[in-house]
Amino acid sequence: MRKQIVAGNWKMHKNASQTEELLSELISKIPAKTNAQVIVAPTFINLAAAAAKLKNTPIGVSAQNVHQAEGGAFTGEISADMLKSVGVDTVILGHSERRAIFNETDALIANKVDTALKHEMTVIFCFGEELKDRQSDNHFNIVENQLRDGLFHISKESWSNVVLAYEPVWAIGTGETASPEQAQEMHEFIRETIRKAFGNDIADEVSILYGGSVKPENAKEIFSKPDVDGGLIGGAALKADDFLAIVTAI
Ligand code: G2H
Repeated sequence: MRKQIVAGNWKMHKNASQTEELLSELISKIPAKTNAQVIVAPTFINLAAAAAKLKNTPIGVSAQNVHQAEGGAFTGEISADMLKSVGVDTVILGHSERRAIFNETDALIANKVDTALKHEMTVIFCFGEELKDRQSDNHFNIVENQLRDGLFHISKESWSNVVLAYEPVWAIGTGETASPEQAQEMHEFIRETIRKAFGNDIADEVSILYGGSVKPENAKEIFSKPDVDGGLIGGAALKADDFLAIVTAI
């Protein structure tokens, strides 16, 4: 049985007191038993406090990024060792906002993947096509290339520390969601691509999350698809009730 995961990507939202407030509400309202593993990814500056607060709760914590180097003269950056030292052992990499706004290439993302895996972190690897790719019927190629160039160099053993998050760029923060059928079609393609490259065990075990305007109203139908193993949630992760409604939709 594959791991089901719902992760909240808080992006650049919530200051220190708002982070504290949202975490308190999540901790007090989360059901004692959930089918999904629950993770939240606050901003860097609130991560240490979040990790401390979430210790001994069912909610895990993730960073939204990491630098590829071990350390050094990289003004403004955060290393994997720094994250681990405050109890953060998961990181979101390759998010489309990092790719588009911060010019992160597949090659750079591949470096970051290596650094995170070297530090035994779990990587939530994001990828997905833009609207123009889908309109020109090139979406399967784009997704396959992103997987190959950013991730397929890793060893078979490393796959137990990888979670995939398919996020069609045209559905991110736009209110536009891929239909459950579109999500399933792509998730199945992703799993088959992994099967060809790494074999049945890895393909059947890797969790593939869907991301892009998931909300309480559409979560259940998307999560009901056989190759969708949960979600990476942006806007709807910023309100405890909405996020937990999505968590319990699995
Ligand atoms: C996609 C998603 C979270 P949203 O970026 O990664 O955001 O749910 O707001 O579309």
